[in-house]
Amino acid sequence: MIRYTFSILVLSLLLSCQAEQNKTAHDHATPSMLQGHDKLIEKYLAEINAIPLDSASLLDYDYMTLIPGATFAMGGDNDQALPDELPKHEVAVDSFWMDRTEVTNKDFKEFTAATGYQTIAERELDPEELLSQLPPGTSLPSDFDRSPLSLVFSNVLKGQLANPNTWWKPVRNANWRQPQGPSSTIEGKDYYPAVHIAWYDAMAYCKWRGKRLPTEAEWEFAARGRRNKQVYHWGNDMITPDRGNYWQGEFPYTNEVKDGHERLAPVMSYMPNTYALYDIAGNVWEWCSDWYKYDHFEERADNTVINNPQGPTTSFDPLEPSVLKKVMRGGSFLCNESYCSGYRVAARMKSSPDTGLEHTGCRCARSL
Ligand SMILES: [Ca+2]
Ligand SMILES: [Ca+2]
Repeated sequence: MIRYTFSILVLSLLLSCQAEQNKTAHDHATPSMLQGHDKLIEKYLAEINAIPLDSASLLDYDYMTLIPGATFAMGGDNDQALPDELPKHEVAVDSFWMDRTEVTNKDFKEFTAATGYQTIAERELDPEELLSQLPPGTSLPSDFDRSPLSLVFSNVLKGQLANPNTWWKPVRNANWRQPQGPSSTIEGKDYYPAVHIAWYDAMAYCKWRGKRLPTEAEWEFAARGRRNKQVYHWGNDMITPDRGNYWQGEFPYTNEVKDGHERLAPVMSYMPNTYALYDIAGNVWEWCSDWYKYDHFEERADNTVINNPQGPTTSFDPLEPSVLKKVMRGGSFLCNESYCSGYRVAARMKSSPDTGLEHTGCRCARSL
């Protein structure tokens, strides 16, 4: 679960500013900040456009499932549904292919070895880029440390304040190659999901494979596995430790690890859904192509079936009005019933496209 994004986190760490929440967009998102976002988006998209296609991957359908298109009811199914999952509305998707697993370290190694691609979490911080997304007049200290960093989950001790500021720790040089920082490694973990993957990194990877990110509608349709109007991919029964990698116990204090994995699990460790898609509930959050807008489902709900929705053209999250965000789905090893239940097939999450964290990965789709 992320409610704190990279830019704002860096700002608060370096300048002791607190991220302000629950204000209106106009309080925070000034025109210059939006232009800063636009320039950044253009820069990263140009980089993705330049990624070559891997000709062998273009013909490779191993570990993909053909998802037959149909109409379904998109949106929340039970009283855990948050306002942004409602109302439920009719959506039609064309047939498409979906990866059966989250993108693994092995997959990502092949990509970076072939292209030299460096994930955003591996890159030095760019003060100019950072400031372009922050309120005008913000300055950085002269000794600003540019060395790369990413956010790693840290258990919170009982009695300590529990919020994203206390359970996410910025760790220098944490990235997909060393998910907990320089003391960690992915040696022997080829089949674990690649993490600290930002949306732009996911786009670049899928492009190289001749694939793309799924739309949010495709993701939810595939996740449901023909179980329309049910809460989880297995039905309506509560999650149990054999059904996915999630958090058992009191989050974020006590992880009872009844599912056998305290943090990441190798892909395909738990039962798949009826389309043979693994880890569609839990393990790592998975990026979708859509922008996130909290009231977008309300905008769609006019009783007509919407064909192949691509998401809104703009992003707005009232919790962080100045941050443009993309949608993520499926929950992670940090989700549990009391905190986020992100493994529900309709649960939505969002984060800025330049943010990758220890629980963030991806899975690709391909058009017919
Ligand atoms: Ca677990
Ligand atoms: Ca997942």
